[in-house]
Amino acid sequence: MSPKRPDIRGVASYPVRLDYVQQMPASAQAVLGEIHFGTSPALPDSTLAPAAWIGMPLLDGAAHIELWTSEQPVVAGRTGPLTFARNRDQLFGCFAADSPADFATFEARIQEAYARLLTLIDSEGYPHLLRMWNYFPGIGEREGGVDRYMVFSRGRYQALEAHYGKLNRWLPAASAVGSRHGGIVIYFLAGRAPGQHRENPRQMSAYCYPPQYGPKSPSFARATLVRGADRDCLYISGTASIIGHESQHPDDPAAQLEETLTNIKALVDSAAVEERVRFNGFASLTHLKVYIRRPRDFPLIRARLDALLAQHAQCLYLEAEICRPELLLEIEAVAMATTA
Ligand code: 3EB
Repeated sequence: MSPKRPDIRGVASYPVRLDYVQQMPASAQAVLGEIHFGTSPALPDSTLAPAAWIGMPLLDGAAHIELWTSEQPVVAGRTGPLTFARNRDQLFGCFAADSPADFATFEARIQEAYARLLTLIDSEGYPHLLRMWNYFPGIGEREGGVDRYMVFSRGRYQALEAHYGKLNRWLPAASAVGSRHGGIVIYFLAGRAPGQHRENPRQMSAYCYPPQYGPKSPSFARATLVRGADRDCLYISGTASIIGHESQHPDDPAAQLEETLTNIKALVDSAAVEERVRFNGFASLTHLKVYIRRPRDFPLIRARLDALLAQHAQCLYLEAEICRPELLLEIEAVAMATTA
C-alpha cells in the first residue's frame, strides 16, 4: 500500500472511491472496476466487475492498480465485449478487444466500442458520460498522411455524432494515451445525473482543433465536475504542454511540465471561481496519472511533483506514448473539495 493514502473513507455521499494500489485488498468494498498497469498481463481469473490490463511500463514500482470501489451495493453485468458494474448513482464500464493493425479495421473497432457503450449507458439508465479513458498500442504510427490517434479520433467522433448529433455539450473529460502491449481498452464512468463539462481558458476546446490534428477533431472536454452531497470531484482530462491548440517547448521536459501544471491549475481555479467549488489549487489534487514518453525524464518530473503536491496525493507514473510526437508528458488528475 502506498504510504500516502488520503483518508476519504466514510464519505458515502460521493458515489465512487478511487485508489491507486499495489495489490487488491483482501476484502475490498464492493469493486466497480480494476485496471492493472504494467508489462506483464496479470488479471484475476474471474471477477464480476470490469477488469483490464494496460500494457504500459511502470516508472515507479509502487502502485499499479487503479481501483474503483463503492460503498453502495454493486450490480455487475456483461454484454459482448463490454463489462460494467453499477451502484445507485454511477456506472463503471469497460470495453476490451484486440487492436487491429490495419487502420480501417482499427477505426471500425473504435466506432463499434463507442456505439456499444453509448447504447449500454442509455439502456442501463446512466446516460451521462462523466469520464473516459482510451488506451491502445501504436498511437503514433503513421500511414497515408494520418496517424493512429487521428484515426481513433475519427472513429470516436463518428459514434458520438451518430448518438448526440453535432452537439459538443455532452462530451466528458478524457485521456487517450498509447500503450506498448495489449489491445484496445476503453473504460468510463457514467452517471444517472449529468456532470458539468469544463473547458480551459488557456486552451482551444479540443473539439474545435483545426484539421492539422486530424480529419475529425478529438471529442472530449478539458474536465468534468461531478458534485456529491458533501464532496465535489473534478475529473481533469489528460493535460499537456499545449496553449491554444499548439504544443509548446519541444525537447524541454521541464518547461513542458511547468506549462502542463499551469494548464491544470487554470482548470482547477476556473472551476473554483465559476462553479463556486472550494478547490485550493494544487493542494486539491488527490490522484494523478503521469504519462512520460522517455524514462530519462522521470526523475526530474517526479522531483517537481513530490515538492508540489500534497502529502496525500496518489500518483501513478507510467511510460507511455503521447498522442503528438513532440509531447514528452501528459498528466491527468482528480481534484476534490468538501462542500460544507
Ligand atoms: C490534447 O490536449 C492532448 O483524445 O481523448 C488529451 C486528453 C489529449 C484526451 C483525447 C487527447 C485526449 O489535445 C491530447
